[in-house]
Amino acid sequence: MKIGITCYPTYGGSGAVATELGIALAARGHEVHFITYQQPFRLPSFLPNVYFHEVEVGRYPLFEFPPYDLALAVKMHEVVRDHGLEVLHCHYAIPHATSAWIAREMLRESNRDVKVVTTLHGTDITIVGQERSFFTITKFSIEKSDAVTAVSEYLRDETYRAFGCTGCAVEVIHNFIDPVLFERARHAAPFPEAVRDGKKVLMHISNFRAVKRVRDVVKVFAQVHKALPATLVMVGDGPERVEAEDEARDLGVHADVRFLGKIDSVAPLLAGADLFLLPSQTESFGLSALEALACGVPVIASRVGGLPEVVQHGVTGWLHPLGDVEAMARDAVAVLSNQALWNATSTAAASDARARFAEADVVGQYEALYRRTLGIA
Ligand code: GMT
Repeated sequence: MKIGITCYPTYGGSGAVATELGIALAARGHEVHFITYQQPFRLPSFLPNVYFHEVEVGRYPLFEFPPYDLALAVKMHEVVRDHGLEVLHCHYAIPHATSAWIAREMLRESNRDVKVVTTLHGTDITIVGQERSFFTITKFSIEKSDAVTAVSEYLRDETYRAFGCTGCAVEVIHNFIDPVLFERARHAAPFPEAVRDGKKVLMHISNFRAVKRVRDVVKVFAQVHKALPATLVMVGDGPERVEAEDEARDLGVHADVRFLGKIDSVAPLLAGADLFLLPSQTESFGLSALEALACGVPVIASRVGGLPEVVQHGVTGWLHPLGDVEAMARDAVAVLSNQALWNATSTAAASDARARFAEADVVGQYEALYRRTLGIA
């Protein structure tokens, strides 16, 4: 098949999933065209069957807000027409699904068609899409898509609840991991013992937006730090990074908190972690938690959104009510100070991630969806 993929190319779970999906589809012999404003961050510069089309937004003094969604629609229309794409797969509803709808309408003027598949990832439904200024266009774009998927059961149900969405069957296709890439033993320890200095490594990876509650990450760590030698590795960057730095200083643990900034390849880092913290306010899935589990890293997270579909409480990690840093710290100390418990949880995490979220299975589900949407067996 010839498939166009549009996503946010910068750091974030939806862009990571879209890019890994495109790479896996290309490896299965499909022709994949990424259409976005920048080369997606997880996309290597050259791969067979993979093409990148940059969306350029014309500037004009009158435009206080340059219309990216229109430039994207024009590029989608051009790429479908010139390369014979059959499917446009949009990751994150706004504005991608809307632009795809415009492109499809423009194609119909010349008796051509393309199927629009939209994958809902999270705040496109739970926050942004429900804002007054975006609600009706989000609902419209979902209903006009030829197929719609959500990355968790929670997100599917939230889509029905918030938008009603008459006539749109939202199919759940979970996010996935490459079992080979996230094999713990495959990576040399990124924190040699000289650097670790006998300390347990706690890790958090995100884009440091308010929903990630990075202050809670530091609060949990500070309690663990009182109980045992530990260091916190913060990977990523975003608006709340300064808050996290302030919290670490206020709690007197800043000397043991390392901010690494944005890093493209997280598997080698995760392979050196002892515990992953994700105390988010909302999380439709929690791809970073899944990647940690796949690397055999137990996860402590808040019991919100789709996280209970990813982390099995008491088996692969622990889930606690939003903001309950005491309970999170208690379980963190318990697992980090009990090697047998850590070993059992780590083994269960790595095997559950592979059993339920293996790339080959999930990519097969997307292929089957494209075929059904195109009406081919
Ligand atoms: O919806 C967002 O906040 C953006 C998006 C992203 O690009 O990071 O994150 C969402 O999609 C990820 C991939 O499907 C999920 O793993 C994240 O849980 C989800 N984020 C939220 O729901 C806050």
